[in-house]
Amino acid sequence: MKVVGVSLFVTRLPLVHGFETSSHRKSHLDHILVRLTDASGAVGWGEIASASDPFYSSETVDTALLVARKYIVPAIIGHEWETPADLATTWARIRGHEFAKAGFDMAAWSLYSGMRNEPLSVTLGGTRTEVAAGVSLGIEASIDALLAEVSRHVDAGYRRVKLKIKPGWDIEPVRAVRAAFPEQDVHVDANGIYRDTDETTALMRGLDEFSLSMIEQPYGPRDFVAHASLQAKLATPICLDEGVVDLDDIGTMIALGAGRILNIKVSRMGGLTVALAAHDLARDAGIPVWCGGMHEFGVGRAANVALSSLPNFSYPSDVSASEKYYARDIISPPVTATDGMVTVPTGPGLGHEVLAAWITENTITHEHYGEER
Ligand code: OSB
Ligand code: MG
Repeated sequence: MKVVGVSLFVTRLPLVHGFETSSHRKSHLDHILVRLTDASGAVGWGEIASASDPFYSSETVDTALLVARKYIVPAIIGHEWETPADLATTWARIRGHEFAKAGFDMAAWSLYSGMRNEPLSVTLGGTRTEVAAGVSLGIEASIDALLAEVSRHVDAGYRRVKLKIKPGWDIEPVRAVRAAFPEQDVHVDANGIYRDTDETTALMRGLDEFSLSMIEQPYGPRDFVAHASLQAKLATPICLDEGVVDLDDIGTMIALGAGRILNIKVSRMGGLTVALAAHDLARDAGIPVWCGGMHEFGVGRAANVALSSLPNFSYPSDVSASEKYYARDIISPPVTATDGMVTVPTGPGLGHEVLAAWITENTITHEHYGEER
């Protein structure tokens, strides 16, 4: 195969419900949609789901666009490839910029699976026909507002609820949610805001009594040692998110005991090719994984669903229905969840139609390289 044309669309969609984490609040997202055109005329879509600001990772929409335009597009146009992993070798020498790479890697996988006429999940080696969906709930203005959000999503059947926490919004919301939903699978995500102090250790130990499934990324991305020392003092498993951007990080996590569960995000790890290797590495080390999200539009969301169909994705993923985020998604049909389960599509490629006209309508900037098709 050979990519002869690349289109990059910076597309904006408003969020149905504003989202606040320990670092910031957002009400709309700008993601970069990547469309690759093969010499045969077949196309593949990917999504660069970077945030606009460098508060989750060091990347932004602007850095991703720059790296895409200046380094990735010139490397792939005209390059002959057999498998997505082959194409990924063209950008392997670029250090970092995982979100930018992920959009291209995802587009290569959707193109490849579509040309093989098989669902992306099958091409990836997935075995599930449906995947369990969790929901990630942001920090709310009050505990009552949070309880209302939890209630709405528990009623919708979501299999797991994740609560964002930060200093001053941790024990109390968890206590309130646990009291109202004693049986619900609940976990918390700090997005790396806590510092390694005796006070934090006491706080985290205090969370043990609420039988949370895990505490996601309490400390900063590079703090493997602090995570290991905290994990040794906790009954609740620690899950790493921001801290793991490549396979070496998984090795460090395992060697130090810095966590017992891994959140695999396609974007954070630079694409499906790396995510697959991460899945296998974690499986061999006895570490369960689940698929995290970046509020993806439908293209990235469909890729997350396909990835979540692999066997070691054994905890509900952040693959909520499109409608939780967007009034109208960029794919048809949108991703839906019934009783907390998302059906893995059986059509070729992403298994959803990509709504090009709707993308164009919501696009802020569009650039094209190579042949016009
Ligand atoms: O830490 O998992 C995270 C969203 C943006 C940035 C970081 C995170 C998240 C989420 C939402 O938790 C997951 C989703 O529903 O896509
Ligand atoms: Mg997280």
